Amino acid sequence: MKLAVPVAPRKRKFAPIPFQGDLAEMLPAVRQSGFAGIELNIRHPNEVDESSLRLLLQRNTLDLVAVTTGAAYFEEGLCLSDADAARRAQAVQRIADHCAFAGRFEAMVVVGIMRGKLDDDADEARRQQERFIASLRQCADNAREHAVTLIVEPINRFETNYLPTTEATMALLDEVDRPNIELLLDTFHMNIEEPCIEAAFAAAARRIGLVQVVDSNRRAPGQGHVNFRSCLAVLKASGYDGYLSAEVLPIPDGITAARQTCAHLQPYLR
Ligand SMILES: [Mn+2]
Repeated sequence: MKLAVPVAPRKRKFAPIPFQGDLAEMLPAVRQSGFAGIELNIRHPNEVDESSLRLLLQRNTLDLVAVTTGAAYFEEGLCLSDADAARRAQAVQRIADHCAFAGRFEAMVVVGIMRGKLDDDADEARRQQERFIASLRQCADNAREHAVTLIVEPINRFETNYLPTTEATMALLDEVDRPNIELLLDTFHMNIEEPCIEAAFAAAARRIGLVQVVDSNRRAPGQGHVNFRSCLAVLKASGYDGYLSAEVLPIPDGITAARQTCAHLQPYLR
């Protein structure tokens, strides 16, 4: 397992991104803090210059691990369960654009909050779920053309009422039935929703594409009460060998939170 960290090429409304700003300035600091990869938080791939990104990654020996898509929801309202067919098609197209870009870096594409939130009306909620499943199948088929894996993240109940748990998300993936969709498991959400974080990791192990390591208060590992020693031991024992990404709040600031993450987790990775 190796450590990664979210990076955004500009300031974002979504806060738990330790590095936000100019990539040429950020990426050397990412490497020096002890990370081997980045998660890129972009609204659309046209926000970054692809060839300079490639050069910066090479120069700083960093992998592009995953491209996140939440900014398209927060900043443009693009939603994969939208009742409006044209808007929904735009959301599917946005994921396709992310996949074309991610494929050129052998990176994964995250499907998180773009699933939307379920309506209070049960019939409408059922239709939203049907629309999301249809959209996700389209997204997975597009992704496959670029050899990209999509990773779907369970998100806690205070942010969305749709797919809060690992169990619900695994059931959704069974129903969608596409080979190139895995799980993104985030210990911040798991601490709120799972009876036992370690048991959830063990149950989901063979389907995990990425893990986000975030403490119970969304701060860096070691600043809350999640037991990373036992979580990482379970992941290791179940054969997970992917990245651990620090989607943590920049408290007291991004670089300090990033360094706290590495300092706390590196002893468990040896
Ligand atoms: Mn997350």
